Amino acid sequence: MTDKIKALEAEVAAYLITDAATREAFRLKFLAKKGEIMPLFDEFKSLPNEEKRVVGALLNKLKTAAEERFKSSESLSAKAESVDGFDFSRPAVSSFSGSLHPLNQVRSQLIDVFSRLGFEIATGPEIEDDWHNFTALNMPEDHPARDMQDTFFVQTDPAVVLRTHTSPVQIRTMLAQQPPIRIIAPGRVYRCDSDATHSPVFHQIEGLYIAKDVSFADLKQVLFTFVKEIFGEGLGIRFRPSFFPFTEPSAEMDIEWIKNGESSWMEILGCGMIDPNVLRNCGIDPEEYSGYAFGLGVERIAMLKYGIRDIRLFYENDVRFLSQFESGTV
Ligand code: FA5
Repeated sequence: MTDKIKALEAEVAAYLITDAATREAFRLKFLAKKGEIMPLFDEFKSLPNEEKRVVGALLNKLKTAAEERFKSSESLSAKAESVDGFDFSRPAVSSFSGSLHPLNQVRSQLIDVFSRLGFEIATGPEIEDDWHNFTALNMPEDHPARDMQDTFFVQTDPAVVLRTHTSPVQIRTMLAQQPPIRIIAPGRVYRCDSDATHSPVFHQIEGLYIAKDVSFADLKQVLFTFVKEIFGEGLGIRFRPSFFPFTEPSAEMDIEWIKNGESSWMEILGCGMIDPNVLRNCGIDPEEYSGYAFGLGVERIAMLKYGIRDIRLFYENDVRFLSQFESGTV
């Protein structure tokens, strides 16, 4: 009988009372007349007198423990039943915490890197005029270079464009302040363009530095630093000679990535030394000042960083895709 009492004592201690129902089950099992404990008192009566003292003490201890367990859960059960049947003892529903979109995470990282290099943030309108988006950037009307950027014009007013790049912010900044100028301009841009690596709405970050004696070597140093900060060491990088009407010389920078199991290159930015005509258009003397500019694609950098093959995944808002980037919480 002693063993049975000890086993019941352990059971009472381990019994999980979580709500009114389990509390009632506890009462029936241990405290009811026909439960597990009360009948032991009948058995107790037939024990020899010499055992009665020890077993009696154990039995009383067991009964008290069960009663205390039951009593201590009273408030839980009372509360649960008192407020409109709401069960306070139910496990909580885990809360959902949002996270930054992967493009915003990469954008913030890029802004952080360039801020540490001394660049300040500048902004400009997404609905631009033809002059800031093209003409001031050395692309007069009918210049074939305009064809490189498939433009959304506004039908009722051909002088209005959805900006095709962030380069018009260069013009707005140069018109508003004198050198030295060191800015980045993050923002949305629009082109009539769509496939796995091109989106009609995408994001660029423009960089502009104008001072005395700025050289192409300064530009390369800043771009190498940004690649190292974002991707780490050891990544394949190449500069290709290119053409932009607003820079001379011009280049494009590609980063190595694996496409269909084979090493390939992805273009991430265009850059170059500011063309003297552009400086003149903004009232800056090209004999006194020189500068560089670059325009990088945020989506392309995010694709390389996370190994994403199709740019359209960024805009579909599929939670299965987005939840993979939860580390960058809000
Ligand atoms: C330009 O837009 C120039 N304004 C960049 C520049 C700035 C050159 C300053 C010189 C000086 P480009 O069209 O190559 O250049 O675009 C720049 C980057 O934007 C590309 O390298 C690419 O990363 C990204 N990009 C271009 N088109 C798309 C698109 N449709 N979808 C996603 N990313 C794009």
